[in-house]
Amino acid sequence: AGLESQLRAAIEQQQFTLVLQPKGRLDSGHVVGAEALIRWQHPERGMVSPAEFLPLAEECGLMLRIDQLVLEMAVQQVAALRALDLAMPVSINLGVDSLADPTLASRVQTALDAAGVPPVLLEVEVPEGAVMKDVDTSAQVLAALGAMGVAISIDDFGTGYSSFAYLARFPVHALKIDRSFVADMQRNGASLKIVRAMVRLAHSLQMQVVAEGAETESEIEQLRRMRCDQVQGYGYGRPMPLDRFIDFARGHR
Ligand code: G
Ligand code: G
Ligand code: MN
Ligand code: NA
Repeated sequence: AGLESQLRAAIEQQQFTLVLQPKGRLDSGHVVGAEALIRWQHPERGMVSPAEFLPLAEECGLMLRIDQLVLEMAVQQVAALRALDLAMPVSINLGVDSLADPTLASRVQTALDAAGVPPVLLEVEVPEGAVMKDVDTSAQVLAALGAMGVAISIDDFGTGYSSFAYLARFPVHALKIDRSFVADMQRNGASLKIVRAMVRLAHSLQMQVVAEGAETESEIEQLRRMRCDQVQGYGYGRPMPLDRFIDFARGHR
């Protein structure tokens, strides 16, 4: 069967799992949260990367259902962490279809209630550009989530369009500097200056700033010197299943 029908079957049969990638404070190294990332455990092909199946899911109109599954799995994981005294916010990524869906905020509330999780322990990551499909609905959806207490971060910051307009228009809690800038900052002076400017921009807007994709100790040290708040990257912690994340969190608090 083609990948599309396999994807539909995967949704029915719940072949998806989440891994958690830790976010750490640059000043103390303490873990302060995690990003939930989807994985498809295909019965024959093994792990299929989201980079491969999410674009197809988008084309086939399956993203709303996938985002819903991710939401439900993520709040379960938050509840599991909380039960172990490891309460911390977990973020999920939202696709354009979810952002254009006027029922999103109420579906999020329902999922939180079902898991018994307070809204402050869920965050949503919105890539720049994702709100473009339907700016007005997205603005309402994000305002409703913000009013509930769900934090919103702008993902892949610096790679999209009209980023500054979003910052004024939506209740943004954090900027996530796209990893292309972090990967480039030690060999390209312009990238370094852009990272520094993004840190200052976030702070002047009273937002947290998270550097994505830091892989080396030297990059982490440089980000620390720039007073970036948080790091998320292989140099701090790779995406990992919940049981390993629990060990990681216990070792970093
Ligand atoms: O985890 P990985 O680096 O393989 O992810 C590849 C891409 O897939 C990234 O751009 C990431 O944002 C996206 N992605 C991973 N998990 C999710 C998810 O649960 N929902 C959405 N919408 N995107 C995801
Ligand atoms: O698009 P988004 O930022 O949500 O995607 C996050 C993706 O980045 C995840 O798929 C994760 O696997 C990947 N990632 C996280 N840290 C690193 C890193 O240090 N290096 C690289 N190359 N990828 C990373
Ligand atoms: Mn993300
Ligand atoms: Na990102």
